[in-house]
Amino acid sequence: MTELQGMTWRLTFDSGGEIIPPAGNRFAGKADMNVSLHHKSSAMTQVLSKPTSSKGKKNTEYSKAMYLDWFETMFRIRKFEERTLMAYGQQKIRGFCHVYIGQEAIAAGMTSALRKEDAIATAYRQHGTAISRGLSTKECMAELFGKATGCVKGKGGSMHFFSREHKFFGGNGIVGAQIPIGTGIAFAEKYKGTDNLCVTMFGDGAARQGSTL
Ligand SMILES: Cc1ncc(C[n+]2csc(CCOP(=O)(O)OP(=O)(O)O)c2C)c(N)n1
Repeated sequence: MTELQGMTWRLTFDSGGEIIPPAGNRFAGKADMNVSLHHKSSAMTQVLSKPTSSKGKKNTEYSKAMYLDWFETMFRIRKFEERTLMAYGQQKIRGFCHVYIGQEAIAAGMTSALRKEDAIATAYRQHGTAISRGLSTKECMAELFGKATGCVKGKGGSMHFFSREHKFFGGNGIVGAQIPIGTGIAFAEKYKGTDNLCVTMFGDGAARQGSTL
């Protein structure tokens, strides 16, 4: 149990990831560990800036709520991936399966910096990115199991999560394929005159792909 601004959170570490967030939190009331994005201007993302230090370096401090929010996202992803690995070992999940363990902080930090209008295109190692973006763990796990209730009706599997609603444009199995897709989305936003972003993520393996260069 931890107290934050009069709200009580319950974090249960040994039960497979039961997290009961307080009312008002973006995860509140989501029994299936569903996540919904909060806007940049929400109190959770408020940055508390300290004055510049004597050495001229600007110190930035985040609120306790922000740290808890990051922790919760990372914890949620880690628990999901531990379950995924277990099911993969039991051959309940077939085909390719690339987990996001060790990269949770990237998804958590990125999500809090983006608005829900911003888009993401990424590679096949994407379960954590999708979860942080707002896809429910239920629909993601169903997708891994090839079920019709999965985020792409069980037809994509581990590498091809997608959600137009959450502006999550894959989940791409071809190394570097997400780069022209993300660039196209960004240009579309530019032509429409919005200030929306498209974050395009890729590993070092894609850094020398023709589409990148
Ligand atoms: C065009 C293409 N070439 C080769 C492959 C085979 N392949 C699958 S994963 C991978 C390595 C990619 O590394 P990186 O982009 O750094 O991602 P990581 O798995 O390390 O997260 C390769 C070469 C592929 N999927 N697509």
